[in-house]
Amino acid sequence: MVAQSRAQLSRWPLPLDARFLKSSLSYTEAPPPDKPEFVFLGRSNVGKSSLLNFLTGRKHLAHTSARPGKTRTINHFEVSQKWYFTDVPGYGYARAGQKEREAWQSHLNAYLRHRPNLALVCLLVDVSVPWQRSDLAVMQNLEQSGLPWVLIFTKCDKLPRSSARHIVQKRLQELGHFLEKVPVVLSVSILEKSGRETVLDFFQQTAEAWITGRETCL
Ligand SMILES: Nc1nc2c(ncn2[C@@H]2O[C@H](COP(=O)(O)OP(=O)(O)OP(=O)(O)O)[C@@H](O)[C@H]2O)c(=O)[nH]1
Ligand SMILES: [Mg+2]
Repeated sequence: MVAQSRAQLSRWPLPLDARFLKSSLSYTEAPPPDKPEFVFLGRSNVGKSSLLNFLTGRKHLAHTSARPGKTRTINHFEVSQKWYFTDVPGYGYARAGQKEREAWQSHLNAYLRHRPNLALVCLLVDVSVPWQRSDLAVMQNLEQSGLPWVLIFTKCDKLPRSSARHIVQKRLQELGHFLEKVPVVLSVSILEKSGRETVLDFFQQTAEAWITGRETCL
């Protein structure tokens, strides 16, 4: 029997058909809201652009950097001709001035409020960094907004294998003090190449629910 490679066995072939569409400064410039959209939100340097590349299997699709503050616009990518993946600037970028940070925050808030085709907001949090005030505030806002959202722990390779499960459980317990309902949680590591299929499966289910919901409303 011919041995099959991991990529051949995958439900999600590598790479996915994906292309950069455009950069925008505001929701008014975004592409038409005609497909379910997945937005990657999170603190600067948490790994948003890297996750987008990892999921699509295209290393250089979104620009990444070891230094925070790399992504400065709202960037739309079309994936498999059926989804939008949207990479946005991180919040909490310390080297940006207070005014710039506030301006970005209001652009992002407006984006989340006015974009009608958001199937899922993915809030990325570095699993090795304790809860930050900014993350908690964003999660509380998401909860109040009624938008569908999920928490994605990034950089899971940074945790010792023996205690990873315990650490994640403890962090979720802590979250219970701030949120009414603990969200769905997914975990990824780009270094260990883990979590890709689970995230894409979840996106697939979410997109199907989004399409069904939209058809029901028509
Ligand atoms: N160890 C580890 N490092 C990662 C992982 N994912 C991303 N990184 C690193 O984290 C750094 C930041 O990654 P980016 O994807 O540019 O982060 P970002 O959230 O897009 O950052 P901004 O655009 O500044 O908001 C890079 O050096 C990546 O190589 C991971 O799973 N494990
Ligand atoms: Mg980025």
